[in-house]
Amino acid sequence: MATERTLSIIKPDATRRNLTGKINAKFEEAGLRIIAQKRIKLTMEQAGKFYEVHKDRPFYGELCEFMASEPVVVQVLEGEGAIAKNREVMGATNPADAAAGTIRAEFAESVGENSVHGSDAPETAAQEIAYFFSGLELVG
Ligand code: IDP
Repeated sequence: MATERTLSIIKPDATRRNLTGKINAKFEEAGLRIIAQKRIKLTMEQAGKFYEVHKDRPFYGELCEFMASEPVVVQVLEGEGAIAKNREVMGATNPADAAAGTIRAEFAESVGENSVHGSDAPETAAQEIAYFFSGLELVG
């Protein structure tokens, strides 16, 4: 399997509860390397653009407000099959459906406030990484 890069976001519900280190440990234990990371506070406009693909979904407004409510940690994870591996470590969108031991099973508060985001395909990973990071910030 090829080495890939994926965009991860530790969401406001998790930064608020000081869970960044525990979540990063899950990534590292799974063989994912954090090759870039920064803590930022998104504006509503930045959150809205990032989640534009969901703009017609009923939860779009709520999602953008949540993502802009408190700081997030944006990061790039690298590893063998990193996109799928990260999705596996994250667990299902709804924590009630997430497998035991996954980040969302252990930490997520609800389907909306679910602690982490992870890119879902190579094309979206490339777009999402470029949204937050310049090439110079990626140190593999
Ligand atoms: P994913 O984050 O597991 O890829 P998506 O379906 O792409 O899930 O949804 C993006 C984000 O939108 C979710 O992580 C969650 O924060 C939010 N979301 C998804 N479904 C709902 C919902 O039914 N109510 C509220 N928020 C939702």
